[in-house]
Amino acid sequence: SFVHQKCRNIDTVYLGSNIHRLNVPDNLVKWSQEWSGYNPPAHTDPKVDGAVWADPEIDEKTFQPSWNAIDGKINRVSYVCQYSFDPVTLRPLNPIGRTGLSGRGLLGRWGPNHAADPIVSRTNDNGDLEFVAVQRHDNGEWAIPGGMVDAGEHVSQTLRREFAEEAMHGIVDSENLDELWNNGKELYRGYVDDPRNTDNAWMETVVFNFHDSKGLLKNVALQAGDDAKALRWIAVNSNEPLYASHSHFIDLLKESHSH
Ligand code: RP5
Ligand code: MG
Ligand code: MG
Repeated sequence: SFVHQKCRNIDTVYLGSNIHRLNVPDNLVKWSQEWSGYNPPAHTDPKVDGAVWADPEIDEKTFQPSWNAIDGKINRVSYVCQYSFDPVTLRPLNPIGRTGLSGRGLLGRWGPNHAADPIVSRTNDNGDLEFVAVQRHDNGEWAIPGGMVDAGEHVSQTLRREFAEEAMHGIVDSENLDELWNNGKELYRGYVDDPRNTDNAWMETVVFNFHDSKGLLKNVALQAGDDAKALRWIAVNSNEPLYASHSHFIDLLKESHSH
């Protein structure tokens, strides 16, 4: 079964900190594997601490979230499973298992942090399937131009908004692309092996493919914006390394276009 890798990386510090994860061997990832002395470093980024877009500390009296449920405008449901809780700290537990770091790191929500990933694709003049990728500001890796679902936002809005922000330089998307956005196909819904994940906070996403079979994007200026510093089309067969588990999503894209 699937074990996360990128959120167990001990070769570099956790992004934006000088903290190293505790090494978690493959066979001890699952919480069901006994590890009595497991005591990873704790880290919540100062940017998250007290931020309006983030949850408060878990033991704050006023914080009464509905776990494993739609909690007002916040989706606290995991696409993976009903998550459980650390019996001592009462923090949600990463459904894949240990990451060697507790707390929230750079993530705002305890438990699932929901994102959406728009894969905008086309077949180029050489007949190659390619997709729009952006280079992330935070760690320089190439990625699908996805982002977090805002409180109360519908995933279909997030997909469109994030693509406009990161790949159209924030230009409010014109009606030109309505046909593209209205014909998306869901490829994936679930956990993301994101390097920011911790034992108590993790990324989940919905991945949609918007394939431009009519050349609608020929009339649109694609340009990196927001938290993207560069943009280019990447051929699915180039096997370029991508951020988090985005390579897996591109494999699903290939599969969906192969028949
Ligand atoms: C990944 O992080 C998701 O797949 C999505 O692409 C991205 C969302 O986070 P930000 O781009 O907003 O940092 O886990
Ligand atoms: Mg964004
Ligand atoms: Mg983003």
